[in-house]
Amino acid sequence: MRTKVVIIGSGPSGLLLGQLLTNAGIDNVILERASKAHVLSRIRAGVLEEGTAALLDEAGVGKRMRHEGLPHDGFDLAFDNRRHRVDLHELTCGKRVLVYGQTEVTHDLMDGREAAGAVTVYEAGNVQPHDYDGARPYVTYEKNGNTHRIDCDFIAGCDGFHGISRKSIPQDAIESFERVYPFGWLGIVADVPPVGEELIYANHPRGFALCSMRSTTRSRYYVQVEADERVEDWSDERFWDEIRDRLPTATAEAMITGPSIEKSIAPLRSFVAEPMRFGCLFLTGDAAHIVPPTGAKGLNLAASDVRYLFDAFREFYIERSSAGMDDYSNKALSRVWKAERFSWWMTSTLHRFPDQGAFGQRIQHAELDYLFQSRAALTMLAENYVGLPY
Ligand code: RFL
Ligand code: PHB
Repeated sequence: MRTKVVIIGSGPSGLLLGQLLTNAGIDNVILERASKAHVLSRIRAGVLEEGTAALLDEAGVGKRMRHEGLPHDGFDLAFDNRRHRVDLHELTCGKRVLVYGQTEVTHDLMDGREAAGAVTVYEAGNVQPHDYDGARPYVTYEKNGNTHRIDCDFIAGCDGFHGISRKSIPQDAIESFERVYPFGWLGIVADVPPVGEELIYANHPRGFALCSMRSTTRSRYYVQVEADERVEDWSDERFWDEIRDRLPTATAEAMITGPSIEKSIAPLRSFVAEPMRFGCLFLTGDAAHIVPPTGAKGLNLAASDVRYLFDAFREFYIERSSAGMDDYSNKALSRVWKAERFSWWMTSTLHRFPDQGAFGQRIQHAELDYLFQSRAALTMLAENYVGLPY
């Protein structure tokens, strides 16, 4: 089999790149290790930047998102038993974010791909990129006991942090930068109305908490927990008690609780691999970088990588220029590092750290206090949260 671009991974990066390529008449095949049902069962991001939403529109899959997504003009930061609003819309001259779950984005992209008749191989085992440093790259995989080979022009590594693409690059050709945080996020989903109309990020002596949502009837809540915490030790009741303890009294009293329909713990990490290209192999999204979720940037960074990579492929196939490809890594990394900085800053400002001590806590408090006394400081927060320009 032969195609132009083999895409490894059918998360948001792989599916979005595939949809844009297919619409532009550039053949591609997606190889995904997991089953379709498994990919659709993952509950992750919830906040889309305007640039991400516009790219989904451009890919022709934005209809349901525009109908069901919740536009948010701001969010709250809670500390000192009070909520303080960050008016994104006012601080950024009219920008906002869209609350629409990653699961729904994935669903819409899968439907779009199916309607376009493009090929996705689910449950593809032992996917291996080959000869991507030369002119004749190909990818092999196993399915139903047989080994298959796809020859291609390029390989897009969209296979997430634990994927094979980044690991295939020789160690001396790639440099990694990493910070692992000494805590995780315990998250639940429950079919109860969200406690606020907008998101609430809380800094509390007991640790960080976040009130998010998927719709006006479905809430997504998180609390900071120790890195080695086990989800089995968290009954729904314990979770609700803990999150209420970390919110301002009036907010805690207004919170409606109910049985969780999902509960899991995610570790927090910052990670960047440079460069994001090795020969004919291009890395996008979590395969190249990870941010802690506090800034809501992971999925949005995957989308901006796809924006740059799709433009580069289109330039190559339609204008016969490889300038976009040569520029891809530098262009993407410049945006990635700014989102890394912002996500690190949000994480550092809002969480309890085991070694921060009384001095660290006072500094954190001063930082939060300063934000709401300085329009310049709050504008820094707002313009990063809504997403820096592409
Ligand atoms: P994904 O989604 O991990 O998809 C990679 C796909 O590749 C497959 N795969 C392989 N396929 C073939 N062969 C192999 N060897 C393979 N190895 C892996 C996997 O099965 C999978 O299907 O990466 P992608 O597409 O780059 O997308 C990245 C986003 O998923 C991620 O950045 C976000 O979810 C991060 N994130 C958030 N991002 C936001 O922009 N806003 C948010 O509000 C937000 N909240 C979050 C988040 C991530 C979270 N967790 C669980 C890490 C909240 C949480 C709790
Ligand atoms: C979510 O809704 O899952 C969510 C929202 C904002 C974040 C992280 C996660 O910063």
